[in-house]
Amino acid sequence: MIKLIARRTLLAAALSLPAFGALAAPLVMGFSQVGAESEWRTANTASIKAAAKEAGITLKFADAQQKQENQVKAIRSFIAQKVDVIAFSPVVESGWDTVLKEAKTAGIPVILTDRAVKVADPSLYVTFIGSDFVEEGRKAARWLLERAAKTPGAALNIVELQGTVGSAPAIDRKKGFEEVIKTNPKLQIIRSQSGEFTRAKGKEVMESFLKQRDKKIDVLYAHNDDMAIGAIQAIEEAGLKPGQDIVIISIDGVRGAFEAMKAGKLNVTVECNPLLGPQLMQLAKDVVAKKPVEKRITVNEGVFPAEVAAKELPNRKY
Ligand code: GYE
Repeated sequence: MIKLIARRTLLAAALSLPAFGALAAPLVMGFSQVGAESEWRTANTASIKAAAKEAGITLKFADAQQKQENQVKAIRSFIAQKVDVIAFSPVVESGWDTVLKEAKTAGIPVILTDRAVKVADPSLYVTFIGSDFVEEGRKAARWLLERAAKTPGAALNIVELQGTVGSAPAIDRKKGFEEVIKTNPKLQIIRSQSGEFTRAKGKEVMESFLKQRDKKIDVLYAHNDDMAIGAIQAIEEAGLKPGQDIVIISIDGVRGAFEAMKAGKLNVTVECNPLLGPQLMQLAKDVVAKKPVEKRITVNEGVFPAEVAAKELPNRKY
């Protein structure tokens, strides 16, 4: 009798777990990454791969080498493979409507990671996890405003190295920065060009800025640390002192930036956290389980001036 009851209880327990089979099969995520253009990106990829492993999620990872067409191809292949969830960091903001509609029709939820998209129908993605790039631009400008206030006098000529043309961080970091510097007419952007978020291009564009000798350059605002690091090299090769002759502000807060600050060659970096992996995996599980999630999830970040670089460097995780 007791045995029978025990057996029935077990059976009932097993039956009351309808999702048992589904839970046992590992969740499959297709992830389309922008590329490997910066230290930030490398840290982001490592975080996603490690977190997927940790969460028991099977990750199909595709590197788009900074090309939207490669991302569209990858997303289509994830749809064909019937993955459980698609996540991607869109290289540019626009041009996603068609492929995202295809994912929606196939019933596969999409999570935007790191960068946003501009689509007519926001239901084409479930949620977006990433930094507030406009705010990062404002933070960079606020630091400069404070510095300018301490050194009254002549105008400050700024050159700007923009990120990838059409990408959310390039558009937003420009917007936030301009919004704040407008409040002080002394601060003027005299040249602005894309350095594609890479060291090599950052160096090349800075060289061309330096060659145009019509106006003195006082400040460099780079949309990421890698371009600033490339530009530092160009500035040194031109016989100038980066961090002194030209004040340098950048964004990301990668290890290379802290090292440059320690060496006195970079003045400040605004943090942008690439370690999104663990939050993304949790989000993927919730989305697949149809739990309600926020449409916009932001990340908390700080500002690190050169004065704190030596103390902070050992604490940096990317
Ligand atoms: O700042 C830059 C990278 O989208 C936030 O992309 C990211 C940006 C990051 O290449 O270094």
